[in-house]
Amino acid sequence: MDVNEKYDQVESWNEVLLVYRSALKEINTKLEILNDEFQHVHRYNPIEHIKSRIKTSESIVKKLKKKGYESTIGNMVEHVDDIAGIRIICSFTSDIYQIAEMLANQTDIHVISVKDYIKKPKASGYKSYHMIVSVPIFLSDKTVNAKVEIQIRTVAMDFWASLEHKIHYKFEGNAPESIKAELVECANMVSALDEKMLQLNKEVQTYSINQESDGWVEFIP
Ligand code: 0O2
Repeated sequence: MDVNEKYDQVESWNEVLLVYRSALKEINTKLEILNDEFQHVHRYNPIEHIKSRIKTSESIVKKLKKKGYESTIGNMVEHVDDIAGIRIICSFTSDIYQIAEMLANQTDIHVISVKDYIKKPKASGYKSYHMIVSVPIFLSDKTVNAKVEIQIRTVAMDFWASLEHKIHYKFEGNAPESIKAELVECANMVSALDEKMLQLNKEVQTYSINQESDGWVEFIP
C-alpha cells in the first residue's frame, strides 16, 4: 500500500495534522537522543538548537496553487513535502553531514530526496542541507507514513537565511539589485567564517585542555 492510499484512510484535515504533529515529535525525539549520545560519548553537542513548525493552511494552499493543483487534502499530502518542517542548527558544517547521515541510517526513516545547497548554493547565496524524509506513525488501528522536511544548517547560515527571508518578504521577492548583491557578498563571508571556525575547532581538538564547566548543565526533559 503506498503513502497516498494510507492517507486516504485519514478522513479529516485535523487527523492529517495530528499525523504531521506526531511526525515532528518523533524526529525531535530522535534528534534529542542523538544529541544526548553525542554529549555522552564525545562530550560535545552537535546541535545548537532545533525549531519545528507545521505550515499554515494559507501557505499550503498558496504552494498548491503555484504548482497548479486543486486544494484537496489528497493533493496537500501528495504534493506539499514541507507541511511538517524541522530546522536543525549546528555549530560546524561537518556536524550537518554527520546528523544527516545518522538520521538517514535509522531503519524507520526513509529518505525521499536530498538537496545540498551547501555544496551547490542557490543564486541568492542561500546555503542549507535539505532532506525530505518519511517516518511511520503508529495509530490505534493503522500505520501511516508522514513526510517531514528537515533543513540542517550552521548558526551563521541560519543568521543569513533569516535576514534574507525578511528582505525577500519586505520587497515581495523583488529586492533592489544592490541589496541582492550585498546578500551574496554576506553569504560568501558566512562561508568563509564557517570554514575558519571549522579549522579553528579542529586545531583546538588537537590540544588536551582542562575544560572548566561554567556550572550550567543542559537539561532535556
Ligand atoms: P517558507 O516560508 O520558509 O516555508 P518546494 O516548492 O518546497 O516543493 P523548492 O522551493 O524548490 O520546492 O524547495 P527548496 O528549494 O528545498 O526550498 C524549501 C525551503 O527552503 C523554503 O520554503 C525556504 O524555507 C528555504 N529556502 C529555499 N531557498 C531559500 C532562499 O533563497 N532564502 C531563504 N531565506 N530560504 C530559502 P518555502 O516554502 O519556500 O518558504
